[in-house]
Amino acid sequence: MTTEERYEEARKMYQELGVDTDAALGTLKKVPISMHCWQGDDVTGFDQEGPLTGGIQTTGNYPGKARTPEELMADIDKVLSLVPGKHRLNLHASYAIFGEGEWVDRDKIEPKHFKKWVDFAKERGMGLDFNPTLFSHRMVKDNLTLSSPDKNVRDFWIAHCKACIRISEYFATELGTPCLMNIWIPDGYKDIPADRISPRRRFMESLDEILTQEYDKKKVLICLESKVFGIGMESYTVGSSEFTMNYAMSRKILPLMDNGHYHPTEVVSDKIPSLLLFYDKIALHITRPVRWDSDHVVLFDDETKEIAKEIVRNDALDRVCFGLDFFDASINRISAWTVGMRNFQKALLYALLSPNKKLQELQETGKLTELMMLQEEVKTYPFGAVWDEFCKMNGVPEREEWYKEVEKYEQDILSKRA
Ligand code: RNT
Ligand code: ZN
Repeated sequence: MTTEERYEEARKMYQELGVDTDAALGTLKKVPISMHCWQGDDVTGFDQEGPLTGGIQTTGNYPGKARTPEELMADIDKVLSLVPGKHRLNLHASYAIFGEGEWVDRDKIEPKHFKKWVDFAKERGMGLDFNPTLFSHRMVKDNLTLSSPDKNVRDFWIAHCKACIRISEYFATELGTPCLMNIWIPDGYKDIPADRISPRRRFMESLDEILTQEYDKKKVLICLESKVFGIGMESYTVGSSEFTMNYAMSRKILPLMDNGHYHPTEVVSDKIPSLLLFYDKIALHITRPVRWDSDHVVLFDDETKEIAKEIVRNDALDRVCFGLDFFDASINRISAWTVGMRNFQKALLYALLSPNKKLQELQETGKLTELMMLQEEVKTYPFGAVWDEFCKMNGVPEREEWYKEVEKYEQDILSKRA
């Protein structure tokens, strides 16, 4: 059977369930996912030579990591050719591209240091998102940045974040689409702190100072990412969930939830509807924590599906900024990226193909037996046939076909990188 024939069968089956597969495909096509640039080079960046710090870690040393902006861009292009739809690119400040012999520190970066990325995005009709980089740098003192007791340290990072707002606005202006700028700090303590409030107060004041930077709120969406712990910061993090939610709400910025940043039995899927009641827009880092905030590649697993469902069934696709955040250095990086991107799209499609109205009705009318039955039956509907059609209509390889391209790319390009 051809893809069309299989899709036609699937279409009819879903139709009987009251689900319009054509509409689902049309909706999915319009959802951009912000692809994180940092899967391509293990979060190394181009502005310094030190190790990855901040309590995050990549493990593995699979050959072929991108070493230059050109290599990273080529790798991103390869991934985008294997992922259906049109997406965005998420950059960190550490991916500044300096001219020959040029270098400035992070407090002095300017739009021009990102011009090559803007050109790259323009040529591909993509939007850019941005992140100040408050790790992997000598001005991170005792694991502290914006909450440091040392004013010089705080001032350096305040200047960095303000510079990043200006760069984000430049992205938005050049590309004609708002730029999401996410602030995440690693700050915390390995052991029981004697004072939990002072670092948080300083973080609050530093953020307030950053927000005095003038910017167009239609162009730059600033968000704040929380965290529960980091490596070497197991006992306390300054930017906890409560801090972040309350700060974001009171200052009218966006909260960002990374699903690797909660206690092991907490789920982001359950938090999404609560946030949707109180915020116009929220942001996500979709990742996969395995026992800790390990940033494994996103799979088509239960929680990823549940996250997508909470957004789709609440009609909130345009109120959520989707970004991926994982870094696996133990496998082919192009494949890691592609699997993660395709999987989150699958999760969205899976949610779009769920008879959401009907299920909701069953709950509201107390028909909980039937609700369980139907939720389970829907799981074995021919989802794959609809996904294949989506790949086909977007001109990317269907099913595992894309992997051949990765193997070829590894042979021709990645294996030649020393
Ligand atoms: C760290 C946060 C943060 C980073 C990226 C590189 O735990 O998740 O989002 O992963 O900024
Ligand atoms: Zn994150």
